[in-house]
Formats: sequence, C-alpha cells, structure tokens
Amino acid sequence: MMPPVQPKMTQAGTRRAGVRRSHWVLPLVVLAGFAAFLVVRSHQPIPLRESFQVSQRGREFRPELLNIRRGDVVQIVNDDGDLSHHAYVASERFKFDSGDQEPGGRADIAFTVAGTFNVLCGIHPKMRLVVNVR
Ligand SMILES: [Cu+2]
Repeated sequence: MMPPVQPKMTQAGTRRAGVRRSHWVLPLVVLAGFAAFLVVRSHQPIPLRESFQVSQRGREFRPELLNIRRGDVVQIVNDDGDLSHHAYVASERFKFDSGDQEPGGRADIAFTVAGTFNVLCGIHPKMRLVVNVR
C-alpha cells in the first residue's frame, strides 16, 4: 500500500517545489536588475560643471550674488587696475584662500559643498560676494 503512494507524493512535491521556486526567481531577477542599474548609474559622470566669473573692479565683487550648483566653479578676476585683491571663504563647512591677487590675477573656487557662503576680500573688508550653492 505505502510504496505505490510514495512516488505520487514525491512527484507532486517536486511540482510544488518548482512552482515555489518560480515565485522567488522573478523578484530576485528584478532585484538583481535594479542593483545593476544602481551600480551603472553611480558610475555615470557628474553633469558638466558650470563656470561663473566675478569681477573685483571698483573694490566690489560683481555680481554680488550667485546661485550655483554644487561642483560649479567661480572664477574671481582682479580686473581692478593696479589694486591688489584677495578672496577667501571662512565657513566651517567650506574654506578657501586665494592669497594675494595681483592685478590681472584670477582665482578659481570650486564649491563642493551645498550652502550659503560669503566670499570676502582680506584687503577690503567691505567687499562681499554671497554664493548660494544648492
Ligand atoms: Cu579687495
């Protein structure tokens, strides 16, 4: 009695196991695909950085306000005749110091951190540029 019943149960059991496997194979494939997508996406290059120019003529930063994205570069140009200038950021989260900028000198500031930052001139304390980095 028992031996003839045993093979039938095994066949049914195998079929059921097959059905159960197909239930988790599909989600697993979808999950693996999604993981692969994330890996590929994280290796794509960062969007092109924009450059902005700021003049120091007349002992003023112009423009006085910039809205940029993280990674963008602000170039500070001393186009102020024969005056020396300077540009620095002294935030807790972001620091920069151009050193002395002789006439004609340029300093590139790559803002790598989001936030609002003051760019100041160590020689002319009234000079101020506000940079919003989003
Ligand atoms: Cu200055």
